[in-house]
Amino acid sequence: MIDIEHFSEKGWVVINFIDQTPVLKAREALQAHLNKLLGKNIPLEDYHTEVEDDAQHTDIQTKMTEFFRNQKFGKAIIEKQLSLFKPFMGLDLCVQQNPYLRMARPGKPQDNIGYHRDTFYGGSPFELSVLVPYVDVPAPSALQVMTGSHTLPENHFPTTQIENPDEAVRKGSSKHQLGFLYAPKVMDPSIANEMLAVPLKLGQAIAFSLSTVHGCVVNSGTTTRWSSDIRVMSAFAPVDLSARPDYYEPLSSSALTAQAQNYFTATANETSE
Ligand SMILES: O=C(O)CCC(=O)C(=O)O
Ligand SMILES: [Fe+2]
Repeated sequence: MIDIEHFSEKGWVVINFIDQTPVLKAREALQAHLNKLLGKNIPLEDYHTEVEDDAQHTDIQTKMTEFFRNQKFGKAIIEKQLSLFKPFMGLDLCVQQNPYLRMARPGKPQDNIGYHRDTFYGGSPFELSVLVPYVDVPAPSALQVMTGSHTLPENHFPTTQIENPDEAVRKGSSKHQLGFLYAPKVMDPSIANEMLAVPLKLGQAIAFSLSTVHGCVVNSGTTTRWSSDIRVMSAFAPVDLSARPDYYEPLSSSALTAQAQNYFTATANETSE
């Protein structure tokens, strides 16, 4: 079960997946694909020992992301945990079509997007980020969250919007397409004191509201962090998706919704005959 009380109070919660099979399968497939790209067997955890160069790293991350998306691993993982998500957020759910695959090497701040709230960038607190790691992630390498930040108003966290100092992140660049922001809204660095690292094991995930302050400035551990953050939302959440019509795909329906859809499909076919 998802600890609803924990989530309500803190804005984030660790989930133990009921079916770890799709995570293990994704991990295996990512490992095999990485080996193919590198031409040798390098464990995901040790990726940073092989790829130091940033341009090569971005190229590999681009190819790994394309592979991850084509294989539809994100939806497969969430689909197997539906009995956890339904009591938490409803029977009618949709899931992100093309999640980001993050690869953060130790000691490389340029592999991270820093502390933020996704509401800074048009995300809604009706959306849930489910961050799934493909390696064990000890605290020094982990994503950090600010407990209780999910219900604080936007003006509680003043930001300064800057041009990303990383010249590889520009509008439309490869890194931009990997989820890096070309004009990030930077939070006051003093919030670092309030950030809590949440270690995760393979088969777990951390779920948080898009209004929860989260992020990572640098992986200060010794292993590369591999993860994807997969958005899940109620299909009936009051969220305007007109600027991102292909962002979500259907995941589950209640009994009544499914039959309503059958009715509307039949009616649409009738009028076009
Ligand atoms: O994995 C990360 O470093 C960032 C994830 C994130 O920002 C998100 O899930 O919204
Ligand atoms: Fe985020």
